Amino acid sequence: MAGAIAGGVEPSIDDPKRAVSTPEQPMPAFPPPRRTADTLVFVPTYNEAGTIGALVERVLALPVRADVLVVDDGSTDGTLGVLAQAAADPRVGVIRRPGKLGLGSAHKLAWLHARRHGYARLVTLDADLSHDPADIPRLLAALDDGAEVAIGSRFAPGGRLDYRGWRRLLSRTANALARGMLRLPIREFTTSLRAARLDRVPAGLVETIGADGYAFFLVCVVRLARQGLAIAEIPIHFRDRSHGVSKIPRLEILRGAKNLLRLAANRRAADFAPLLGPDESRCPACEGPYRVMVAGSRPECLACAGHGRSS
Ligand SMILES: Nc1nc2c(ncn2[C@@H]2O[C@H](COP(=O)(O)OP(=O)(O)O)[C@@H](O)[C@H]2O)c(=O)[nH]1
Ligand SMILES: [Mg+2]
Repeated sequence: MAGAIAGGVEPSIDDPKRAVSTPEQPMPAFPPPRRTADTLVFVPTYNEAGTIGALVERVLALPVRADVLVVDDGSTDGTLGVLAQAAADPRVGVIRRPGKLGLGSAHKLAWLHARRHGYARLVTLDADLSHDPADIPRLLAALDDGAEVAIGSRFAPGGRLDYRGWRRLLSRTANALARGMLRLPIREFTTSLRAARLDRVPAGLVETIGADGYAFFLVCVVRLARQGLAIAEIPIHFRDRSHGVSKIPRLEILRGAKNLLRLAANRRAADFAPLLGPDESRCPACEGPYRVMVAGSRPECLACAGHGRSS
């Protein structure tokens, strides 16, 4: 629905929260996503027209019965047109949010959506083909073998990272620092390629995380580990994106560092609010069932952040 799109300002990449954009193209309306399988594969998009079509095709061609959920945050590069075609397949659902509400926020919405629809397993990955959909069966096999969470890891033995220069240094340093400072036996804290058994992760643990940007991945994996869940790291080959540009705002690096210090200073398991009941979770602005108590105290709609209708 285009009703929530107001103003004419391209959202600042350094201030993704609450920004509302005006896409340049007519907006397709997407029907509410429906469940046709027990596994949900989630992909967030912000201007990924060059890769999202191929990515969805590759996921659907895997020897795994899965639905695909895409949460798009106001792409203006033709991503929505590609998604409209992909969504002709009943296994593909799209939730279009009214602006760039953040990558972590999109992941929280996917977790909540997966729970609300009764999925058994959730897989998450990026849209830019840095993560290879062909790795998904290996992550799911780790869950079948007893892991409660599986992480596609660039830093586990056998893993590979194609970044060069400062991004390579940043990734390696951030993950080594996290491992040392948090004293957790994990090598990969910052990537989104993950799979989880939803019945083993307490409802609300992930959905109420206070970080809406890239720091979400660090906080999420630390919460999962401190909950005592069995985490398997599966080595993967991470490729640099071949289309489009990175959306990581520089500010996010500072946010990540702040969260790392906070998590290192307090090693207790996360204190989190349970999910809201059906009435309270309904958003007065967009009417979707996606309101949660973020960070224990703030009711927030993960679908519209109070801006109104998403589709
Ligand atoms: N829905 C949504 N997706 C986002 C947002 N920011 C980034 N993404 C998506 O998140 C994934 C990772 O972003 P990317 O720019 O590749 O980050 P990088 O790999 O760390 O450089 C891609 O699929 C992006 O399209 C956002 O604010 N909202
Ligand atoms: Mg990327």
